[in-house]
Amino acid sequence: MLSDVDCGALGVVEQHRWDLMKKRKSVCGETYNPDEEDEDTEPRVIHPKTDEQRARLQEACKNILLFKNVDEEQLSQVLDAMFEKTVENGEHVIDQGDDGDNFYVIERGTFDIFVVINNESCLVGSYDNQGSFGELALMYNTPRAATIVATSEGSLWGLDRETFRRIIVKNTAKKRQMYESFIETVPLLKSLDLSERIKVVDVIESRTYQDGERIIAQGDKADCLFIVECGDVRIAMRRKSMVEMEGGEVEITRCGRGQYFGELALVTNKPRAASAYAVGEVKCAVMDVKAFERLLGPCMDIMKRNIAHYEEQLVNLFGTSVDLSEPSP
Ligand code: 1OR
Ligand code: 1OR
Repeated sequence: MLSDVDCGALGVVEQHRWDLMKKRKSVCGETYNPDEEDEDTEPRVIHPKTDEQRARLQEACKNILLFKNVDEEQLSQVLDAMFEKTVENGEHVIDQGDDGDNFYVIERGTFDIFVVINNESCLVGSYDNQGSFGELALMYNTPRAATIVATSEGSLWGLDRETFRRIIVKNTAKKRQMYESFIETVPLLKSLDLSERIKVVDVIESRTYQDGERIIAQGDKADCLFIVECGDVRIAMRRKSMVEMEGGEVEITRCGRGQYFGELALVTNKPRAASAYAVGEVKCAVMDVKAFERLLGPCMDIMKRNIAHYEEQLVNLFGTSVDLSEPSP
């Protein structure tokens, strides 16, 4: 898990994020033609592994988003190419400004993330025994954007730049093509420019839900935002003051293609204010909270305006003025 750490200048950190984003714009805007590189002419990288190592590697990689869109054969090539790297406490795995050589998946260990802001190295976050890092320099052809230092002894799985670009970046390009027209139609993302929208596509994951399946449960801790790709989502709420309805909940609204939900808890840092259910088969683009914070800053005004609108609706529907950020009953 990546956790934000205040380095005493969070405003500066935010500003730096934007500067970083602006700097990357030109590179990120470059189109990558997935058919341009002939994968069969590239030599394959293979690091032999024991069964035990392969099992550990598979476990470490199972939740890595960048690996989710690759097919079985490609994933097998990726796993073949990965190599184990043990690290000592205090070791610098990546130094900001360097060229990108490898992408890393964490098997175990804790790591701090430092970024130079106003000539000062600032602790901006950390990883705790899971996750991955080192993808930005390889994806956008930029120098390393942060320094990663081990804060315990640990073990990583590295993937070389060539294999990463041949398989992962190629897949990312396909994903961009696939989502290009959909993402253009999402009103929430209208205030983002093209390069920012591309970054959104790079971090989203598609999830499918069956009719009636609960997507969000009221009162749960929140970790992602949803944008409806197809189908309808029913938002339902229960309140203490409410006359018991069927299932103890009342439907408050529906979201269709292009609309988003699940932002409220991320913005307010509170539990989910309502539940969400699939009506028929539903597909959603899902973005985790870290990507939400990193990429959707420019959309915050729109979300906040809508949240103010929720408060008004709440009064109309339940006749009481309630703070949406109050803990759910
Ligand atoms: P990279 O290839 O640039 C450093 O090498 C890696 O650190 C980078 O890929 C990311 O995988 C990882 N800003 C930039 N890079 C970050 C950040 C980050 N966090 C992790 N990495 N910020 C922190 C966001 C919580 C923004 C700081 C201003
Ligand atoms: P969340 O993260 O709290 C539930 O998870 C989501 O339901 C919430 O974000 C919103 O995206 C979505 N009040 C509260 N949440 C709402 C509302 C809403 N509408 C959609 N959500 N309204 C007022 C309650 C009577 C809106 C009525 C139109």
